[in-house]
Amino acid sequence: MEFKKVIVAGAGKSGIASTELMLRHGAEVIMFDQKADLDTSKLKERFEGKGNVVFELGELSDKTISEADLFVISPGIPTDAEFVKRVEAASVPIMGEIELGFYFGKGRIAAITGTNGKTTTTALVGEIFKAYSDDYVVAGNIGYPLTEYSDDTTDNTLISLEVSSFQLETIKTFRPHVSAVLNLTPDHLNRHYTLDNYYNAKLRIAENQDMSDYMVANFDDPETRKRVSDAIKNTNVVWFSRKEELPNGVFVSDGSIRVKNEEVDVKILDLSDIKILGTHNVENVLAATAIAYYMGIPAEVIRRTVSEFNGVEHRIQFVRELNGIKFYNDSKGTNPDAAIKALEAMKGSTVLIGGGYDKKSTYDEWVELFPGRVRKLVLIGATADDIEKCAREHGFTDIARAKTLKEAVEYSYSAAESGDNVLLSPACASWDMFKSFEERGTQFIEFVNGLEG
Ligand code: UMA
Repeated sequence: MEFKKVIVAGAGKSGIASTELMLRHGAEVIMFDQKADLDTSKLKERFEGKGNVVFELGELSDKTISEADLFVISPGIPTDAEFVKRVEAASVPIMGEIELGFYFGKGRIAAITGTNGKTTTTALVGEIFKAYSDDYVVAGNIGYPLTEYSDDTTDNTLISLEVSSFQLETIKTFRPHVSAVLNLTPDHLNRHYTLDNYYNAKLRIAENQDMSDYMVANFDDPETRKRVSDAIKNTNVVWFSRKEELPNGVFVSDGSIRVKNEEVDVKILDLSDIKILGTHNVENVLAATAIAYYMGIPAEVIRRTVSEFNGVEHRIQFVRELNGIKFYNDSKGTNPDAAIKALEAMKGSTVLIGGGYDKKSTYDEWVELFPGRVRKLVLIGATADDIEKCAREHGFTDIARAKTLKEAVEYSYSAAESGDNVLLSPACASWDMFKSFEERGTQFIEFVNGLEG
């Protein structure tokens, strides 16, 4: 394909990295963003001297579309947006950012998807690659667009890539050597409309794999087990299980993680060597072990790295202890399932800060856990009313409201008793009050560290 004039839609991380990639390959870029009042001064500075970038804000004109030979779409833009439909109608090829990164890149990809655990697993696989080779990349939904690295990859580069359903929706030739589906639970219904659409987008991770590749999948998660068993016939499925000893797969046996297939039966590490909290993290370690093993990393490197791994920021991250109260930042708990895992990982009573951007999730399963565990629920953000209503319907009434995260932190500290936890685990995305879950988590840490005994 020849790319002379390229529209890059979305001026966030993906759009910036895609623009720079296209400039390096000699294209002229029209950077389009629907935010009409977007401040482009910093972007202009950044692209200065790198090539020709023109900005188009608010509306994308038919003239621009007619002149383009490629349209690169950022993951946050719905594929059924009005302007995307006009691009399709004009037969301009559409590539998602991940597809573009794959098209220009080399190397061997381990691509990780699932509703929860993606970031922890991607980070752990990245650490294992790093312990094995200097030629490695950690990228994708974890926060670093693949297109930023594509030009620097070699045939030997090991790539640990977190991929979201948004990114998988727009792949064409993207083919990882090992794909992974960690679990499938409801999320992002405002974007995908139905669970079928959401799950099917995730399973597209394997659509270009063949029998020389592998898909690692969670045997214990009923939805994953059913959908992968039914749909994945084109590649080797490697199941992992925390609960059952499998004839073939990666599983827990006698308190150890074991890899077993026709050729090997090897113990990788004891569960007691895992430092990250919660049973869901045992699943993440099982997945990472399977992924790394089938990417060709020796068992000893996997064992050593897993036993040194302390987890990722914003995911059940211990912040500080003050007067016997432990503060945890789980800003990355952006859906009810993730928030359930965080609450289950707490020992003792918890003052829970929840609420945020509305993704049309249902909260019943989450609030059902509250009695006996949650001392007080402190709600912030757009979903506060919905969550309060749901909690009351389930008989939980110890609820307070806060206008800001700072107020929520101060109130939670006053409501907590020695031995309690204060946990920020919103079950919702951050976009109603913050730029990102990172910003929400960073502010939480700041406010917690500002508390005085
Ligand atoms: N924009 C539009 N129209 C839209 C939506 C967005 O013009 O309908 C514009 C916005 O004005 C903004 C830009 O697009 O200027 C933002 O693009 P984006 O939303 O695609 O965000 P990026 O900064 O490119 O970040 C994306 C991922 N964001 C989303 O999928 C929403 C990041 O995942 C990812 O880390 C990054 O690419 C690098 O790959 C974040 C995320 O929340 C962490 N992901 C969701 C999740 O994990 O649940 C899927």
